[in-house]
This record gives sequence, C-alpha cells and structure tokens, in this order.
Amino acid sequence: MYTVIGHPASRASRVTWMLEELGADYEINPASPGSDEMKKANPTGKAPALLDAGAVIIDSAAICQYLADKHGALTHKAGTVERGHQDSFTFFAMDDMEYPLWTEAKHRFLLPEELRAPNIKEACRYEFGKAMQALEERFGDGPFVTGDQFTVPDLLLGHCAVWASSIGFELPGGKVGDYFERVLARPALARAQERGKEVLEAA
Ligand SMILES: N[C@@H](CCC(=O)N[C@@H](CS)C(=O)NCC(=O)O)C(=O)O
Repeated sequence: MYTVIGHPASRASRVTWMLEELGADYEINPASPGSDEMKKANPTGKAPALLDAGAVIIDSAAICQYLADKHGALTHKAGTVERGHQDSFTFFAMDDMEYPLWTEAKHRFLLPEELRAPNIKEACRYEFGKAMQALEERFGDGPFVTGDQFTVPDLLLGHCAVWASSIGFELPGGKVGDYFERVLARPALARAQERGKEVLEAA
C-alpha cells in the first residue's frame, strides 16, 4: 500500500494517475503545499511525496518513473535507445511544457505580490505555443510519444494538457490534439480524478 501525500489538485494527481494505471493500492493524504505535514515529507513543503514502506520519494516525475520501474510497466528498459527517447520526452514535458504553466501560476498567485510581473501570462502563452509546435515536430507515428506503448512522459504531458486548458492556453489540433484526446481518455485518469474528489469530500 502506497501513500500519496499532496492535495489532489496538485501534481499529486500525476502520482495517483500512475498508481491507477498500475492497478496498485494506495491512500491519499491531501496535505496542502507548505503545510507542516507536507514539510515532514518534503523539506521544501512542495507536493507531492510518495511513501513506500517507510521510504519517502519526492518530485512527481521521479515518483512516476520510480513506480514504472518498480512495477515494470509504462516504461522502456533503462539503457535502451527507447528509454533514451522516453526520458528526453519526460524532460521536454517538464522543461518546455510545464515551465510556462508554472511560471504563469507563480505570477498569478504564488509569488509575493510585489514580485509578480504584469503581462507575464502572454509571455507564457507564447512559450507554451512554441512547446506545442516542437511537440508536433517531434511526434512520430504515435499513438504515444515513444510509439506503441503509453509511458511516463505521456502521463506527464497529459497532466500538463489538463493544466493548460484550465488556464485558457489553447491546445493544438491535428495529430497532437488527437494525441492529447487519446491520453486524456484513459480510464485510469478518470479513476484517479474520482478518488481525488472522494478524498476532498471526506476531508
Ligand atoms: N518539481 C516538483 C514541483 C512540486 C511543486 O512545485 N508542487 C506545487 C504544487 S503542484 C507546490 O507544492 N507548490 C508550493 C510552492 O511552490 O511553494 C514536482 O513535480 O513534484
């Protein structure tokens, strides 16, 4: 039984989605970012963290890859060319797609007011558009970024697509648009969202 620490509206939802994909048992501790409980698991107070038999793993992408490796699913084997491409897409998800989303959020409500830059949203939208163009160029025959198999970066890119839509950043059409529809239609995502809702209702 795993414990996911982090509010379901945070990047903890990546971990619950991954656990649902794997069919693993888990519970959710919906600790808020910055809370004492969150800081106990992660000194920065950032969500999420994963508890696995007394060990604590932090950072959503690292947690997802750890779980994929541990369960031998949703990942290519380390040391293969396919895994090289897979990890490259994982970094792309974080550096190119998530980065403008996170910057927008920081300047909308996270940074102290005096440090927030006005008009940053348009710069972020521009960067996000460039990332979508790059994804279009990099995307091969599909159906997923590394080919036939749904792997960790598909989940991370899908999570960022939901995030982007929620702040009004346009997702592309064409093959990348079809790709996001395919990823976001996964039953494991719907189950994870349902679990998150239940936990919040019970809190
Ligand atoms: N790279 C980290 C980022 C974690 C992160 O920034 N989480 C957000 C919630 S989604 C948070 O806790 N923010 C609070 C803060 O930045 O102080 C990950 O993917 O887990």
